[in-house]
Amino acid sequence: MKRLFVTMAIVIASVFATTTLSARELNVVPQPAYIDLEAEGEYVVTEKTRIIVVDEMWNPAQQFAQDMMPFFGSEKPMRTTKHGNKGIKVRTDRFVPEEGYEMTVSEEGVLIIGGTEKGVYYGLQTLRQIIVTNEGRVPYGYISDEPSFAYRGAHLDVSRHFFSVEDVKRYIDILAAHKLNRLHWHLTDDQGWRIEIKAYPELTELGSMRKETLIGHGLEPKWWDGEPYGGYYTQEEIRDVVAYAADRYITIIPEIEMPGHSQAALHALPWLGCQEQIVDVWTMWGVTPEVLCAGKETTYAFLEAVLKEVMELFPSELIHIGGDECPKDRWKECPHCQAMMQAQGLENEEQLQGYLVARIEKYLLENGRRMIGWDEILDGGVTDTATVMSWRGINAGIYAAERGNDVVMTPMTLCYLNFYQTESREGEGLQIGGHIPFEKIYAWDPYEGMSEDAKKHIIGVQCNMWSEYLKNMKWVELMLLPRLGAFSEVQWAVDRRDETTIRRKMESMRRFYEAYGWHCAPYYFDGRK
Ligand code: TNX
Repeated sequence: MKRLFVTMAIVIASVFATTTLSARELNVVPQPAYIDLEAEGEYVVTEKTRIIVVDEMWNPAQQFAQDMMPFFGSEKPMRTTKHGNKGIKVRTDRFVPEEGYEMTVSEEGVLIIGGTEKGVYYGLQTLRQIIVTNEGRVPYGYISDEPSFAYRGAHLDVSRHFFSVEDVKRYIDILAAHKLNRLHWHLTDDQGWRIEIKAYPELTELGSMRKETLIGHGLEPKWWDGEPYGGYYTQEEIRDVVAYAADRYITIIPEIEMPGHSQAALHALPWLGCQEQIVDVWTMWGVTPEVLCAGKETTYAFLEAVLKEVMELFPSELIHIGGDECPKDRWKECPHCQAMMQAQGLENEEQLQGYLVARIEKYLLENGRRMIGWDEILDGGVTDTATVMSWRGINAGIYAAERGNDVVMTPMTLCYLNFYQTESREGEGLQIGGHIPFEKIYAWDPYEGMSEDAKKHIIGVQCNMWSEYLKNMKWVELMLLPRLGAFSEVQWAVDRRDETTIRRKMESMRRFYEAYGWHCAPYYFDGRK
């Protein structure tokens, strides 16, 4: 046993020896804008190092102190104090960009000046990576940094599989460490309604449970597991998660799907459908013809009542209304829908969807919020105030940006983290399909094919985690890491990417993931794509 420890110690020591920073090397993901490491020497941070808080920057300091506990293996967080000279000092300065920071390291310690609390927080994230991957030794020098995009998002589907509050918090921790600032929380879909709505308790009482789940890519009946499956968040839990994210400078954008991807709601409240027939919470993946009726006033009253509660729970200015993949079969046969089309002078069912989306957007605007939706919201004629998520490719995003809408780029062929990471798929379990290796994301130019004017409307980039085949958080993490490293480079450092250093930086990042016990897929590191 003793021999094993000695061997392990040698192995660990040699790992650290090979990863010691040379004078000009700093392994930070995503890449800071400017690094100067000319000065010789390093400042060593220990659990005894004090965090000196100026300008009331208590929250970022305390978050950092908490985040360092697993690294130090300590019972108590590092001390945060108002007074002191040597240590990690944090403050703000209005000449630094809002989310940016400047970090100076000298024999006095570390000084982080953020534009706002957010900048201080991101500076501390950079510092955390350096400490954790370099045994607490922070090289003397100067870093100044700021993000490329204002919107740096990741999405999480909790309908197809449900993730506990603890799981979602873990996901948030991982996003925060990569300097992301938006979580798009996909809370409702055909296979389960996951958010408590007080006005309609049936939504969760009935709509959060499905009879069973598909096991394989499922065309044969024997491929269902026969196990009832469900779960939802109470409003109290939602508030808790929203606050947890806000403490880490992440805004949660809730998504309530409409008028398609709503079969779980139709199961709970059949009067929402055109034919009002009883349907199950769906036990297939894909696109169902059962959608909300767009002709009846009761549907609009329902959607407004749901959104009213959603707005009370989520302070986010943007509210996601889905809008994707809504077959129009039922509407074509529905007297209510046809009457509504006539009354509104609409020529076809696409325009009826446009009418529904515009009406919902108006309701959000009246309540001081703005609408975001998948790119199908363009099909029925979108207003200028909507934000568009370009997922079916890049063209919808280009089109929307050219006409002046805000756009988040999230094309399926690059941003779907539920897709396989390697060509051979070996060891990757059963996933939905597709192929997106780390390198493909890292090389992506989200501005491809855009005019200078259009580029100004690209507010950001998002990766999506659809959970049809992701049964637990371990699998979510394996799909997320290390690819989120590549994403964060596109989101935070789009103009700073460097093929010659990314591998070395990710090796370092891998040790960072290990230090926090986050599951990271091996393929990229094994040279498999
Ligand atoms: C498309 S992206 C969907 C989702 C699926 C996903 C599977 C989008 C707006 N709709 O409903 O889960 O593909 O990859």
